[in-house]
Amino acid sequence: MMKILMLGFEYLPVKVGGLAEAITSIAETLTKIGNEVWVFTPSHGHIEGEKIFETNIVIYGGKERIKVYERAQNGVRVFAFSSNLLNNKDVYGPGWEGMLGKAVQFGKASVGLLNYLIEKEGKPDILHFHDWHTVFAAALIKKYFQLPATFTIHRLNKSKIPAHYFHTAHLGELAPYPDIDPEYVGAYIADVVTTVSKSYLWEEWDFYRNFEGKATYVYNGIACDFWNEKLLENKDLPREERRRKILETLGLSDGIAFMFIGRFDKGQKGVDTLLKAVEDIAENNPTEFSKMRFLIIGKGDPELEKWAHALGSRYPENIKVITEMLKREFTRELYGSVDFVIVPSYFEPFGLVQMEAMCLGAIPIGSAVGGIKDTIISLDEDEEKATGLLVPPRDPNALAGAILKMSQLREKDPELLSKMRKNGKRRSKEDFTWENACKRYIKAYRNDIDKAVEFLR
Ligand code: NHF
Repeated sequence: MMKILMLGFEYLPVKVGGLAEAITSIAETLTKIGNEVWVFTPSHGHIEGEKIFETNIVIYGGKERIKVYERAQNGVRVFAFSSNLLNNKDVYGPGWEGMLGKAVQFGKASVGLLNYLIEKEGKPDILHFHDWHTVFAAALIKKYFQLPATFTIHRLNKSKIPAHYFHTAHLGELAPYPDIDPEYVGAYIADVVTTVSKSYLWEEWDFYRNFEGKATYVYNGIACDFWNEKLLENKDLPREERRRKILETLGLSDGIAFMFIGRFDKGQKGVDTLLKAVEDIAENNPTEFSKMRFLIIGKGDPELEKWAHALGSRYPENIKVITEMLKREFTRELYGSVDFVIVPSYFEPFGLVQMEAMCLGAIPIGSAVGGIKDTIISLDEDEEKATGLLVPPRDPNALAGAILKMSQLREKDPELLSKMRKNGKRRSKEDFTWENACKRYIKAYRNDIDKAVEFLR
């Protein structure tokens, strides 16, 4: 049994992206397998539970009052920090300075709360902090309490912070230059540094090489209890029938269904690669295209939204674009009905979409990067165990080729596809569980874990 102190800027129900899901699952699973977990997180306006602690922190020569509310959430003790700024609902704001102010306040107040908890209940065995926004808190906890620390990077941000924030945070010793990269600081003060897939670790070796000897990976898991076929509304209907029905609800006739779901951005998710690939198929393979249905779901960059909508209006019988947030339950119905899910990311530390797809029997076609590459077993590598198809990133031609290939297989070899669906379900349920992840985190906490070694590659 270990007593683990976890720091995260997001914790469910406060959620911006996959980070909240990951931290919450890690904390809850660690609890389930017999550990005690305390989570420190800014309230971001979500105040729940009992006020257990109050302190002033000195900041910019003035004083700021911080209150801490404790709640029990699925066995985890969650401590939410509140002040005028920490209560702001914009998780990564308000603005760049507001966000940094939150990070500094959260850091200083963490020391106060830990002083209080240590006095009452003793010291945690381990500090586990996630992503760079918790670096002030982690560095201060390391400075005052010397806990062994694991730093998990869910996605490198590569930003720089003016040194004065570190001085304000009482961490001047970590800021010898005018601009400081907080991810370096986190990795420097930690004993073990992890990221969420092996491929992502090596793709970002330029960063991790600076911490060789500490750096390793711990794969995420996937919550198959939610992403589960048994919970589908039409679970008793054959998959084909579910597909026909859901396409109809969306105003499309039946066809071979491909889905993209994700943020429309220009830097990561690759929706532009997909739109180009679809244009290419529509122009050059009209007969094949007429059998295909594309559901393109997500929002973000206005230019990309406009492009997707324009394509949708050009081919209204084949393409449905939805630029709004869908309920998780409806997304589950979609995964459980479509034939293929396309994940064209430029990079992906782990990636949830291909996992959710595999849980629900949709076959992923994904970029051969990061966690996508590590979780999908590609048809062209191992036909027996295949769970999907990998394609090079940023390559619309290759993606168009993969879409055509899969749609032809759908007609010619439906048995192979059913085997792939089965393989995918097994892979997501057995190989990527949160329990596996947490067993490996425990090893990281004890520094009893294999490391990435450049000269052994
Ligand atoms: O799944 C949770 C998530 C990852 O690939 C994802 C990402 C951010 O970019 O670990 O963190």
